[in-house]
Amino acid sequence: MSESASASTQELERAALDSLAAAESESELEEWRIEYLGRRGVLSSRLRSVGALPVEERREAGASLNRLKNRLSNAFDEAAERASGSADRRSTDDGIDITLPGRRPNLGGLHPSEMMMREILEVFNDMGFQTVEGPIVELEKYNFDMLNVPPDHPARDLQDTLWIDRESKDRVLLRTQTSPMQVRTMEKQRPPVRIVSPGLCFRHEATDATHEWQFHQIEGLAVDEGVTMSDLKGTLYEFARRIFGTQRKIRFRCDYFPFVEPGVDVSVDWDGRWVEIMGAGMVHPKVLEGVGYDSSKYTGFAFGMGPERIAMLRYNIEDIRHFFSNDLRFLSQF
Ligand code: YSA
Repeated sequence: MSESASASTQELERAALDSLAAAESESELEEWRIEYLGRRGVLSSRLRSVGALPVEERREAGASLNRLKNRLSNAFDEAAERASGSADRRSTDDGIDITLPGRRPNLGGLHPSEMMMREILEVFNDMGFQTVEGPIVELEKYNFDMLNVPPDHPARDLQDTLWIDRESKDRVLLRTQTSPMQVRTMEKQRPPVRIVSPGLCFRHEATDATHEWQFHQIEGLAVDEGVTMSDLKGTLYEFARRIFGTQRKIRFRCDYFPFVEPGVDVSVDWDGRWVEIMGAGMVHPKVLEGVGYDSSKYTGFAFGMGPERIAMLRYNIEDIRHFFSNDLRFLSQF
């Protein structure tokens, strides 16, 4: 490159940097960028005019102008960054004190139903039961038929059902209990079986202090050779001891569920009043045969409990409707 061309590149750089140093606001910077680095700016027009130079000077002149363009682009980026930094600092002059400690975000916590379920599941996991989960939107055959509750069985009236699709072949519903997971598990697995299955259930209920239309249940199932009623009682006493302590009174009473024989309900003393927390029993031979188990070889027990009712007894909550009303005054106590 000729001496005069090199001198004029240096002058251009000096002039550009002086004018950049004088630009303070974002709009002044943008004007500078358009003047020097824009498509029709000084550098682009100098680069275009390189073609008019003698052939031997073109290469060096072009490279020198491109290096200058890079230096000016970097200088512009730095100036723009400085300008936005000082804008941030200015905003602190508008009343934000950046020296104050930050505000702690509200992290929330586990829902009391979830807390109770985790605690109950841990008790059963410790006794060798494996946790499995199943669908909330269920087929009629799993929720009722394969549990020995055919369509016209009066026991269906006790679980007034919310239907998703009543017309299709498979008839789809919101599960009314977690018991379908007994059948789904046994269909896939040969004995020995020991599972607990938590989840939401839905019934078309007239709500009151101990009944919601949406609630959780935890199902339990143990099937093997030689499982007896005393295994059922021993397991559930151990559960009650771990959840309520050794002093709380527990009551087993005969009850009827079509999928067990015999059946029981289990209640817990609440200041002199019995509150039912679960149904249970020895799995009915028809349910075992329905999934292909040999009922002369295998026996089992099953239970289904309501964690909200158990949390009520545990924490003295007088009304189950608090659980799903989303009132932070209630939820933040846990
Ligand atoms: C019975 C025998 C078995 O081998 C296995 C499971 C069962 C339980 C059966 N599937 C069942 O659902 N029985 S139940 O209607 O009595 O409900 C069991 C528990 O769920 C109740 O003890 C209660 O704790 C809870 N529950 C039932 N309906 C409820 C409810 N919790 C709140 N609101 C409701 N509407």
